[in-house]
Amino acid sequence: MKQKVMIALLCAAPLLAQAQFAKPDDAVEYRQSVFTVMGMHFARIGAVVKGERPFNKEEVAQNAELVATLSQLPWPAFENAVTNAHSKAKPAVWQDNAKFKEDAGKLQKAAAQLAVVAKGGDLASIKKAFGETAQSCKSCHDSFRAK
Ligand code: ASC
Repeated sequence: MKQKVMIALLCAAPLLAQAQFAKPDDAVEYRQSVFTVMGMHFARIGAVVKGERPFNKEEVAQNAELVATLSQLPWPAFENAVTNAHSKAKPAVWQDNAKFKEDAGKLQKAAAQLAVVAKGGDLASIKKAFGETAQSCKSCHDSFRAK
């Protein structure tokens, strides 16, 4: 019995992800909002990395933790080829969906690593992990985001 419930829940999980958005505009607004907030917290770390802002370990660690959490959120909002006139998503997001998902995974991995390193508080390691995360942003944008 327990096992049957588990299987039912596992089968329902992708449906739940789809059912989160009542209409395409909601999905696009959700994913764009997440990217905006993620970009802002990432940029605060970037300012430290570039020496434009003093290095405060707790602040960088908190921003990195937020980036890592936010990096997990946008992807269900791309399901079912949902888009609208405001979206910058290229058709490649759905035409080359395996690569898109791979790139999304790379960001999440890089951001998780940045969060771990930021907790450690070593600026040189933070700079390296920040650069790797930024590279994952850029390569996905090059393939999947319209200018
Ligand atoms: C940022 C930001 C991005 C990435 C990218 C890295 O701060 O908003 O999209 O870094 O520019 O190359």
